[in-house]
Amino acid sequence: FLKSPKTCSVFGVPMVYGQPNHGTDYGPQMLRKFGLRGELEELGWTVRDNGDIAIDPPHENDPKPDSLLSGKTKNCYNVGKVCQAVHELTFYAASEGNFALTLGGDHSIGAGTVAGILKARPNTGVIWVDAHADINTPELSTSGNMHGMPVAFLTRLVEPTLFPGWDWLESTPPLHPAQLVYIGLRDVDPAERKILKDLGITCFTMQHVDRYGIAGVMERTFDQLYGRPLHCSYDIDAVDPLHAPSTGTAVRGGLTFREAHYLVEAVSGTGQLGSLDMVEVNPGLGSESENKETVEMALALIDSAMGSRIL
Ligand code: EXY
Ligand code: MN
Ligand code: MN
Ligand code: MN
Repeated sequence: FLKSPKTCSVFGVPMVYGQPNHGTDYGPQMLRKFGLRGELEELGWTVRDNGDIAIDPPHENDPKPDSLLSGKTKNCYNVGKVCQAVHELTFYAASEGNFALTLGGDHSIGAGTVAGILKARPNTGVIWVDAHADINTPELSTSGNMHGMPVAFLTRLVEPTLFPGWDWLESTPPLHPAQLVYIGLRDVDPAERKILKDLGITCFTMQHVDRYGIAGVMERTFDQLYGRPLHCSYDIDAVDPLHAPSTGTAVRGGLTFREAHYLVEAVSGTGQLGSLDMVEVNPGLGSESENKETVEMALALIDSAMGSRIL
């Protein structure tokens, strides 16, 4: 499904409104500054960098969601509109036979990247790499932060038309639970735990990584998603904060440096990876050396996903 010569469309989405911290908007420019294009070209990709998309700040006149259902969804309209724009970009890139690489920004944009990919490649399997499940519904979320909700929108636990800014989502195929695998979970809200169980979604938590090893987890992941084009939505907070400290919702006990890399090496090794998100890198948090370590880690993971190998 990828055309030759292999071409990578890059989209920067400097999104901050899905969570409370400043700084995730610096993710895309830092990844570029540390050498993204050169590394992709070295790996044989033709790179089409589309720059950063424009993001309108939330406005007091934005339509507000129905207060009973969704009143606490922070920046609902703004996040919805950004995701709409993002879904158009990944849809277009995928329709052209390009690899779609999206640089966040916070993880709320995953609703847009995945929706666009599903529109172009409906049987895509999604590997959601994250310390968190990001499957809170607006009603059940205790924070109201939309970076904790994208999977609920994608799986239609949420009715798009009830949320201002989200009606476009109806024109995209829903993500079926069988198309989704989580890896790296270790901070799941009680309401999310029930949803994951009720929907029967495959979750490889950090406990499964301990039990099967990362290679065993990846084998099981590919057994389930066999034959599908793959999308990997990589939240940098899946990685242990020792190696990726500059992120807004760090949780200890995460993927080691090698586990984090092996995961994407294995995904890339299937030859089925067609799109990737790298999100939640926040150069506004932590010391300068922590920022550098986090950005370098994110960049190294992108490299591995795009074909870089030790030998
Ligand atoms: N489950 C919590 C919430 O909904 O607020 C924390 C979500 C953090 C989401 C980060 C990006 O992965
Ligand atoms: Mn996330
Ligand atoms: Mn996370
Ligand atoms: Mn380290």
